[in-house]
Amino acid sequence: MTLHQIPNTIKTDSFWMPFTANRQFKKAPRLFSSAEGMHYTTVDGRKVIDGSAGLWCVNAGHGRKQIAAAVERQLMTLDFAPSFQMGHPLAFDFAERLAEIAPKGLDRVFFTNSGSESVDTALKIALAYHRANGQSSRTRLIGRERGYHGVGFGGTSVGGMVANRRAFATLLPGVDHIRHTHDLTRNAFAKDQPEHGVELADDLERLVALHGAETIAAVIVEPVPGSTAVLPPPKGYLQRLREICDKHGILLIFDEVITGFGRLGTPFAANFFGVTPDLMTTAKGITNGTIPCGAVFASRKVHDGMMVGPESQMELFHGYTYSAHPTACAAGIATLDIYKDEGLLTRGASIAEYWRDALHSLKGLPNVVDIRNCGLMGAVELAPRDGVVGARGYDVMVDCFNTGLYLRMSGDSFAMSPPLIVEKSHIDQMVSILGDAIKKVA
Ligand code: PXG
Ligand code: PLP
Repeated sequence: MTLHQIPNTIKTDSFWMPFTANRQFKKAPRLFSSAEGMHYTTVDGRKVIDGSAGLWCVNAGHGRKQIAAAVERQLMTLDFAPSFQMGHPLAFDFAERLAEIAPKGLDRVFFTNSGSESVDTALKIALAYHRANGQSSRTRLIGRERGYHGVGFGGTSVGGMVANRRAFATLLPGVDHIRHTHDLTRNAFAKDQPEHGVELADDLERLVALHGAETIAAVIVEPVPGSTAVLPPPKGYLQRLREICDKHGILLIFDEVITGFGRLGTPFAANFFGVTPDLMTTAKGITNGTIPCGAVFASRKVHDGMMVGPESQMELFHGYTYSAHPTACAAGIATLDIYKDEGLLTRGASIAEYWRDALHSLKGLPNVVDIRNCGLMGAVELAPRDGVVGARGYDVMVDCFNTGLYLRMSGDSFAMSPPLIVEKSHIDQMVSILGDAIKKVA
């Protein structure tokens, strides 16, 4: 069914592709060769609108010359510098710039290279923090069903997408999960935050009763789960989770790898929901998807709680060769400049309503069982075909690609998160292509 021709000079055997049905893909590869603004161009020269900001990361749109120039300059000046017991000025500048836009109180920044690394870093900080504060019995980590926290062993363990865990045996011990909030019976086609489900936060009380608060280090949730196709939290849910964590001395970690950097029309989801976690993980949009980079934001309480013991001793035995890589810092600072100059961290707020109404106009098409939105995140969920999860979704995704729209699928749901430079005309085009594909493939 593909229209797509790839040059026969491209050999596809060696690249073992991540999160891809390799054998299926290689029979009919979908390849991008360039990108500019809101669009990709395929190897056969077709323009495809980017409905997912790459993988939720190209928030300022593609081909930003300012970032490329900053990276080139940096490579020619200081290509690499260690951040273990040494440093370079850009790392400190970048951290200060991030602290300026961080939710109030979350202004201590630990650099990583990806969301997965940010998650594992935050989990380790939570454990080390309690230990440094005389509470070394707090070793349990709590995630949530349907959560995605990357692919490290820590993130896989607290994650709750079943397929991502199944092949990997026992994972970390001492991990448990609260229930997810996806509720088609009560909340289908809810706009923005659903009305029902605040009580699901009380599931944390169940785990406290089961395990004892004194054994729990941290709870990690995505403020709006992205990979399971955009599940906005029920009204009041995150506030209640914060209260329960406070009551029991449990650290709250927001995984903002997707929701960070303007996705909801505020700099971070913590701003959007008015709930501040103790630790916040980020990546993706931090460099507009250009150079791998991530950052964990820590509260003063957590950070200062770790700055104990003799000054000659390392406070945290953790870090990556490429933590605060000079090119990542250069790309990140240039990205923050663009976000600031173009108002992109709040631009989503002015277009979210249009986005919401456009998506919800697909209600009533064949097999559409739910539509969800929050800020500039959105999802359309289809019923599975003949009980085979993902088959209908895959066909719709391929049809969209062939007719000019790139979007992410998760099972039979489509998640969309356009670059934050998106215009109304782009939204119209995305929704029209997706609607046609749903009708055609149904
Ligand atoms: N936490 C969250 C909340 C994420 O969404 C990660 C951690 C891991 O980040 P890295 O940089 O290690 O991939 C993510 C990543 C999709 C999709 O379309 C989502 C992600 C990555 C790729 C695809 O669902 N999220
Ligand atoms: N494996 C080996 C053998 C290493 O020497 C190192 C780092 O020095 C790593 C893994 C970790 O690599 P990174 O710091 O890039 O995460």
